[in-house]
Amino acid sequence: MVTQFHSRSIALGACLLVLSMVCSVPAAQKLRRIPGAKQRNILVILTDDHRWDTVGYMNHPFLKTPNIDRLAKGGIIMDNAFVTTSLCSPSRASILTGLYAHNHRVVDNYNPIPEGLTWFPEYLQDAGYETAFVGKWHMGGDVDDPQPGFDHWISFKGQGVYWPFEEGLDVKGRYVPQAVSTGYNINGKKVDQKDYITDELTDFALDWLEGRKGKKPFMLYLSHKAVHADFLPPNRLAYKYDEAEFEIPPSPATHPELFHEPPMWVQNQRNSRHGTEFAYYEDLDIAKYYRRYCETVVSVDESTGRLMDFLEKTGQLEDTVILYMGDNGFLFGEHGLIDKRNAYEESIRVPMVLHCPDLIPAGHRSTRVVANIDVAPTLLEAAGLAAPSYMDGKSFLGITQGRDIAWRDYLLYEYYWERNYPHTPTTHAVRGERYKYIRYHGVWDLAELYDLEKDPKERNNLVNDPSQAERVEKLNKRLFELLEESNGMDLPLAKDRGNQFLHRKKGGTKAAPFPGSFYKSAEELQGVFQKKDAEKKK
Ligand SMILES: [Ca+2]
Repeated sequence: MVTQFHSRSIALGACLLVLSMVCSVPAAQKLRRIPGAKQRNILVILTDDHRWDTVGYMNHPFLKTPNIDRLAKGGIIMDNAFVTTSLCSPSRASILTGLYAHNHRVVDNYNPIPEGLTWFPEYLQDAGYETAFVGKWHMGGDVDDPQPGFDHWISFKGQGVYWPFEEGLDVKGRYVPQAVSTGYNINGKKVDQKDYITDELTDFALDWLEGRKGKKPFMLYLSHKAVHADFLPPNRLAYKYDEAEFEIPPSPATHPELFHEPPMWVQNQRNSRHGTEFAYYEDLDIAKYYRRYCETVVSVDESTGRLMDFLEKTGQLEDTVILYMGDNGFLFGEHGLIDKRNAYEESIRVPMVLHCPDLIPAGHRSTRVVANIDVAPTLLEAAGLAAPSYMDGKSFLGITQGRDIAWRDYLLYEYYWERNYPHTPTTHAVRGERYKYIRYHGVWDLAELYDLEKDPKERNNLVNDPSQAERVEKLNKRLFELLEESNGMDLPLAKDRGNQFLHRKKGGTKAAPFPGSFYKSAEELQGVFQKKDAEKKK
């Protein structure tokens, strides 16, 4: 039984009516304990912009991640794990609330966090857990103050920096400009950053685990800055993969023969801050950039190994639920794009591994489509709590245990246009195990349909293929069902804040032409819509 409910939660629950009038976020609920369930220790390892295929267990051509692989071998790999919005703050808010971005309303990296949101660790605290947050919070812009739900708090403002001092910036001739370190906020006190961030965050996490007293179960949320741009490994890993081979993936501009009906906005984004032609407004060497990313992933792998070793040494590795995942993916030239936000696989798909030999059979993989919104319900179930009814996600703990549970056919994806990055439109998509349908809102452009089994690189857009017309209609209908079911028919609108990155490279590629299929003569269009309407009435 939950004997003591967190005071903030009580206040929230009592103010349900008031809250529902001033903001649209759901109020906290009193959770039901699952009879007989053991309260497991929980360790969340969250990485930043870590795409699903840059781990050793995906048979990466050169990157080695022995510790994450060890976690995977002793647990379950969720091969179809996604985020419902591919952007740092919205995805992090979805992980911590179990809600879609259209319900938690953290839709960008700039605007304040809406009042009244409940982070799932608040429920764990109420159930008797000792909780800690270590690392990148990022929601609400420059927030590093302790947040509800965490007994122990270590964070930093915004993105943080890999190194706080000059020596770290110039790694054997590789200069990577860093923002000024604002240091850490440790339980409300300012403390300077002294070393490479991933190592320090790991030290903080281990210090907390080692220093715990009493018998409460723990929940540690280690939220890395790595591997967010501008990637920088620790000095010991610099140039580790300098000789590794990497070829920039084809784009509609470089290999038009490989692409069928890519949307205009995709072609146009190539010459933008988030495209290969004008990446971050620099003459960026994507291959070098990718190698540096992989070197930075290794530092996270080492951190994961240190945590696993500690848990093993202290006899806690078998019954601690470890969840490893990324907050969103990252493109390295696919479709001519870099960064994230869009609904392509490289952007929305993340590595995800669950490990708890006492609870989850080792050595399995699952292709069920799971997501960031499912994390809170899953971890609550692992803690013996039934998830609150308002959460959009569902617990997939049963899937990890091989139980036959009802599961979703399609996952809803959403991204809301930001003035700061005007090259990516408002996007809605549905992603099933085989097909993906993408719809854009507010732009005069093509939708997309991909058969991911035959076309995993999403180059053959089937949306106008007559043999797929029925599927397009079905998936469009499913998309709106999922939006309606989850209260998502209103587009969240946020105030303009921050810089606007609307520039294109001078002398670079001009705007893409409209798709050929848009051009019809008056004769060709004669009666077309009447015919379609008549067919629908049949
Ligand atoms: Ca991110």
